[in-house]
Amino acid sequence: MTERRTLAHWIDGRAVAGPAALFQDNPADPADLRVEVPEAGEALVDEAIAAACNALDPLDRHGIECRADALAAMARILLARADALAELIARETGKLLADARGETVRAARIFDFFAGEALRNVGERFASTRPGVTVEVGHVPVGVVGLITPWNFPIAIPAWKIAPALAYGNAVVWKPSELSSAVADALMRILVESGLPAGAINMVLGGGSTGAALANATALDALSFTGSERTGRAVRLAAAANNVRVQTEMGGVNGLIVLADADKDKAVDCIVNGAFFAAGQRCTATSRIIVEEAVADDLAQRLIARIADLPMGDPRAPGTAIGPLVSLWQKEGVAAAVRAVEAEGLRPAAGGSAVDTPHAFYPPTLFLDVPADSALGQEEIFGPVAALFRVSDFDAAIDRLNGNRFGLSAGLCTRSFAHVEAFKARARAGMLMINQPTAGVDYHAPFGGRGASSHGAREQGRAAREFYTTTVTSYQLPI
Ligand code: UN1
Repeated sequence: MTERRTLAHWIDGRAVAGPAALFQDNPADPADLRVEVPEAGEALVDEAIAAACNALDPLDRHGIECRADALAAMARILLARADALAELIARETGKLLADARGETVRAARIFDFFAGEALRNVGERFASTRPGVTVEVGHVPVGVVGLITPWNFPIAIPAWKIAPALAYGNAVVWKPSELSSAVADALMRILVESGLPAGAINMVLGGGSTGAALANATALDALSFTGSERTGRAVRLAAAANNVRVQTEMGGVNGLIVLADADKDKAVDCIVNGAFFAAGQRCTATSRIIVEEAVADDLAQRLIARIADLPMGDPRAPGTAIGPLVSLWQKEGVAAAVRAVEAEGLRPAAGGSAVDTPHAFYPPTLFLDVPADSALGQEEIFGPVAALFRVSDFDAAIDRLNGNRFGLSAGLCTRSFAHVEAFKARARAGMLMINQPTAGVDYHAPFGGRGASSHGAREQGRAAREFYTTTVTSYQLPI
């Protein structure tokens, strides 16, 4: 029998129910789970912001050690519940169980990392140019922070926004994706248990209208968003109109260059991981494979063979490499993008619209010898679809790599030190992956891109302090 989960918002430490407005089914097996999500709308968003505002003083009185303890407690509870959380992530979003578990552990490590950072929010004191005067620089909470998070990393991305927000003394209103609200609810219960003042973290559920209500709220101090380029742009416009500090992490059409001297087995591993794992639903996924002519045929043959060997199926079964997309709607978007490429006259070397797949599954799809002027490789598809471009040499590869308005992650497979250095100097992306897949980042290192991929301060690691604090400079003359 189908399990039904009816969710509620969390405001001021209490569950607030509302009529179900949106539904998410297990994308691998719709008969298994149906999640019923209420829509918060403007009134509840305002209530949540007011609760967060009231929590700022108690958070301050709690002090940094209590906040650090609460963050460490969140990490401990997350680890203790990792198996159940991973199972829920797999059922609600279709993510492979092993990836879901890995993501949960990663979220726990993020809470631990920021438990430490809460105690390291130190300032500076130095002499003014004016004799006798002292300058002090400190980093204080921004205030009430709105967070809008996607479904593809339903626990890690919320963790890397919520943990620094709380570590530095802010109160949070969080709007998770309607496609991963059951996972969000499970995380929220852990946060509520950790001993922070009621209202320090609030969760409003719903779809675009609730997201828009939060993005347009005038009482927010800062807004952090991860999601599509189109929504990110709307979020920035709304924040700008209200003088709200904003950070948007959006898409990528990430390229991976394979030079003739690369280790071919490693290159194929990087491509298959980057392009097809997580069913291509990562903003750091590899969409463009840019290969030096001399090895293009060899690489294409190896890739086709590897793709044929990727088991697609139940995300909870060990051995599955490709799970479903998150929803039928997402599948339809990917299928439409592939049909448009096929209508250009390109034939897929693997996958494509001729392959019939059940529910929200879509086959790993590879297009070879894609012409430079093809629409493929310009826009993010957010599915298991990759395009292989042939180029004459390294310079042509860099030009092709940079010929895209996004710039999140970029990869290079080579054994040449000189080309690695040239790549680091010339690749226009925020994250450079050398002999590594374009996806897969550390939580203690800055995360973000260039161009249309990211706006505002970097996330993760110590870099997160810039967004989640306000720098205050004092000048002091003793009298
Ligand atoms: C990763 O590649 O490890 O939405 C993380 C995304 C990114 C996170 C990628 N914000 O896919």
